[in-house]
Amino acid sequence: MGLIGIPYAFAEEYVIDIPFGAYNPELNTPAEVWYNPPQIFVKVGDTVTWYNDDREGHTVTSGVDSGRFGWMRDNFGTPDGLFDSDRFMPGESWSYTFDKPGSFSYFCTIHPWMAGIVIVEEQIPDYPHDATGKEITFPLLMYTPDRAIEVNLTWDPPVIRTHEKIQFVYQFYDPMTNSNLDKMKYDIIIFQNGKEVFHDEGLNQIGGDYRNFVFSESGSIIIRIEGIHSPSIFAEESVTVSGVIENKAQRSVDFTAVVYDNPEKTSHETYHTKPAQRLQFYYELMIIIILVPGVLFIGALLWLKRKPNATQTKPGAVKI
Ligand SMILES: [Cu+2]
Repeated sequence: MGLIGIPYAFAEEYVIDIPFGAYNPELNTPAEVWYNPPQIFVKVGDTVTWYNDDREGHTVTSGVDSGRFGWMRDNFGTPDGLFDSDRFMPGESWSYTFDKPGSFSYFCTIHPWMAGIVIVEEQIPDYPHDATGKEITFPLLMYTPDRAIEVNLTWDPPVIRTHEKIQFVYQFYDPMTNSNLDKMKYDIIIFQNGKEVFHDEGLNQIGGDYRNFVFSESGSIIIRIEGIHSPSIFAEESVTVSGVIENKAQRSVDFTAVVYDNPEKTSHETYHTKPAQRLQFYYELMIIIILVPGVLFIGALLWLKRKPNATQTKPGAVKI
């Protein structure tokens, strides 16, 4: 299975709202948003549905909008012919499935200041694979060049994405006896796009060890475990044969993988916010802002008013 041509088994549906007021470039409440959200990240094969919650008909037409005041200068936007909903009325919706990656700007031909953009990204495979795209099964198995040590590697989650903690778990084995090699010293290095992004030394206990890492960039990576040796045996070896030391110190295995961009972290939240609900929320907020201090103020006034009376009735109070 390659990276391209993955069936749309994980296709999702996204909703974009055309809020009330979109028809009016001046009203345009509550924020300057004609399509909500105005920018959306989807994957190849995903479907986007636009709902018209406004009181006029609108279109979703691929191309470049006029800008907010462009229509005053007879600019009504420039369709590029990729997709066009034609006019759909309040309460109606229109859907489009994006089947290739890219950035697709769109606008409304009736109200050409209304602009939005859909960013379509490659579908991320749901299975672990190496840097060439070849599917892999965990644990990955590698021998050091001298075949003295077998290294097993697993990472979790299996598909590596940016801004998400990845745990690399590895174990050392003696391939002759198939037994765990404990207390092995090693270096673990991660290279990404030709740069070293992580470097640590380790001494494994009970056969295995792990490291956590969060990638900030996408791209292919090499996980290298090098200089694998047992500190105790190492001393003996250095006495027996010269040259062996260097050999052992250079015991190294390389694993490869790919890190994917993680747009979910910022964009795949909740999308469909009905303007009515949003307005209602503002009213509730206003009630809290106005009503609560108002009640407190009236309360304070009443308290101040009855305070002189209270002093009057106080026994032994001296009236000046
Ligand atoms: Cu419109």
